[in-house]
Amino acid sequence: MKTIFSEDHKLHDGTVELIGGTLVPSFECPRRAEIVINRVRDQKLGPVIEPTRFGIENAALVHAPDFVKFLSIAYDDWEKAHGDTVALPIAWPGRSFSQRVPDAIDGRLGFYSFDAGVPLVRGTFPAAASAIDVALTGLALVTGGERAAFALCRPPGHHATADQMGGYCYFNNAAIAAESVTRQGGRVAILDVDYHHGNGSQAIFYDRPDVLFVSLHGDPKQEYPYFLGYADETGVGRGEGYNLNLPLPWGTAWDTYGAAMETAVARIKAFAPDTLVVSLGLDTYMEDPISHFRLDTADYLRMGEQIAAIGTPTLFVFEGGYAVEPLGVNTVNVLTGFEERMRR
Ligand code: SP5
Ligand code: ZN
Repeated sequence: MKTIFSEDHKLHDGTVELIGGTLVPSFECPRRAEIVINRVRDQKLGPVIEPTRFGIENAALVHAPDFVKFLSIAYDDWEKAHGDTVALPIAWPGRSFSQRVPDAIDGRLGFYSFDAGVPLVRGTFPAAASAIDVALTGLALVTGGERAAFALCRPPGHHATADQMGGYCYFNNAAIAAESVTRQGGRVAILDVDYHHGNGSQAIFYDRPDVLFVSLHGDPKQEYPYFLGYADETGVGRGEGYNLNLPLPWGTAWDTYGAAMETAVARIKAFAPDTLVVSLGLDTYMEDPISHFRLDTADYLRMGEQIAAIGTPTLFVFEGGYAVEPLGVNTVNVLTGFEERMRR
């Protein structure tokens, strides 16, 4: 399959992250994408192509115009207020607060985010905009008749909601691709296998019967993003029944994970989408530094086979995964497992 990749991802380097009470180097770092593209090339997965320029206006497929505008100017406003440092939110509108948009950049940073895991540097906006092009270029291949494509997006996207960034995510690349399918009259399912619940994707499509969202993830009782991803969240209104969460406990290994994948696969097959978007996070790996599942490298081959068995044209969209050295092998294992199953 083809991989879509842009060097523009390097423009975003968050530099720091607050974790366990300490500022540490960002787990979500440029090296992640480099190690994956190197493995794609070494394994000869297929051609690596540059994205076509679809343009930032496509962010509006799922994002609020004021949020997109904010992200486009936030770093400049930050620099005027604080100088050329990394912009980090420090205050959020809690339950008892008004939902007014303040003027101060620190206030707007809090309004348009839901956590502190979204550092902004000068290159964050252009990198995030380029990741949208990467996803839409991959989607065009899949809707154009290819069996699958791999959109090597960075920064990731699945935590970003219509109007809030969070969890290393700014624009929701997978949701933008999925919404693009529906605008072309298609039926789309999102399968989210990142270790963390894809709260942004769920929220964006929660009332929609034309987009099925299925997610396997660390139980939010124990794990980020804590406030969404529970099994009883099944959709609302016309979207009732089109959201399936499969939360799994810390320590989950392939025996349990593979069985949950079978449940996910069965639900997606029953929905019978024209296009499948996979939010492909590899932070389920046993050595991931911020996660607590126990998948091993060979398990990703099985995961790819299961996804291929759905039998639907598939866009893989890169999300998380922070054990950097094994990340290339694990990612490409999903894609080669998929291709090997297709050949059988
Ligand atoms: C795209 C993606 O994978 N985003 C993940 C964002 C996670 N941010 C919060 C991480 C909290 C980790 N908990 C600390 C465990 C350290 N041993
Ligand atoms: Zn994740």
